[in-house]
Amino acid sequence: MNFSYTSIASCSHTKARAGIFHTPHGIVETPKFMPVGTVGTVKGITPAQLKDAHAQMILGNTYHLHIRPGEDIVKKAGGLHGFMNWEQPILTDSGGFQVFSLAQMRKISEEGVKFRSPKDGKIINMTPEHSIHIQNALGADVIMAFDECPPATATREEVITATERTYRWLKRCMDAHQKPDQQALFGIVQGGIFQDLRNQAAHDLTQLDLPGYAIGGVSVGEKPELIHEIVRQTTPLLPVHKPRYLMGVGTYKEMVIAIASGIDLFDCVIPTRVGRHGAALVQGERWNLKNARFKEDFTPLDPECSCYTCQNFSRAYLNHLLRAHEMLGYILISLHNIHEMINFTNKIRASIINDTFLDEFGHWL
Ligand code: PRF
Ligand code: ZN
Repeated sequence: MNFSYTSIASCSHTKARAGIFHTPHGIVETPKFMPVGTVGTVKGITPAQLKDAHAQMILGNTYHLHIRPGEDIVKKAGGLHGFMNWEQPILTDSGGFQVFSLAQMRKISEEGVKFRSPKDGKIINMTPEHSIHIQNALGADVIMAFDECPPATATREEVITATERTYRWLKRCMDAHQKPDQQALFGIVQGGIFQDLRNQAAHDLTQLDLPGYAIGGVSVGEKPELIHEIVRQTTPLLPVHKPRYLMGVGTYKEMVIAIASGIDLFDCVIPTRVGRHGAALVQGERWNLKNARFKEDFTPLDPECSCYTCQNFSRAYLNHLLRAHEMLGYILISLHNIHEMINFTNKIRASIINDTFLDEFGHWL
């Protein structure tokens, strides 16, 4: 068995759990935040720095890597692990979500999604089979089912269509998957804001006995209270002995609520996206380091943080780098942000093990 999830502790007041997810490239100690490396790089951060920040599993994107440089080149380089020199676990998203949010002129049918490549204008026909074929070539430890993620504005009828199609696509993904012993295929629960549809999807997917499960289609523009409600109600429906991943969610409150409901894995572009625009995640807030108030502030970014940035540089220096448009500024801030998010989930993990989760993090709930 190359993949297994073992729970090592659980909170006595909530459904939070601490566990170990075993993959062919090592373990993931959960709950854990996973940095996003869309095109085969966590923007601005070297693999050595990621390791230093205690990253374990990182993400790559099928959509982007297919468009450039193409899976054949990645495969020749020894897969995504060899290509980007990351020896720990990798998860690739299937491309479904990215096609919907990024591609132009997309046309969805039962077969898959047709869209125009932003690189050369060529028509790309992304199907469940094609997505799995690409993900098999990229060689990540965890690969995601090709799904349809309806927008928050979708009607109930549209969500029913998307959720049922996602289920049929999942079966096609399972049939197309060539390396189930080396790559774990995770199913994705859709269903929008309609809890009965979520219940049905969770039930149907659980029957398929996949090595892991994700909740998709949340945080796509719906109200925060709705996100919380969906996560609270859907997570407990997923198998307890499998890892559970909440896709694209990575804000403090949402992560604490999700962890309290039994979620193990998160990813989010926020730390690197805001970092390369000069914003730092500090003490639960987002600070624009370019702000004049930091000009003569010679304290570390976060005095309590153990990251390289906070151990070595002042807010005034970061402020100066940003004002001078120096790339080191964006890099140092991204580095801190990644460290901050991972550290947040690591502290939660420790609190679950000590059974102090509710005392320490209950104020977020
Ligand atoms: N599906 C896939 N990737 C995703 C999502 C989804 O629904 C989301 C939604 N939050 C983020 N990333 N395949
Ligand atoms: Zn720091």
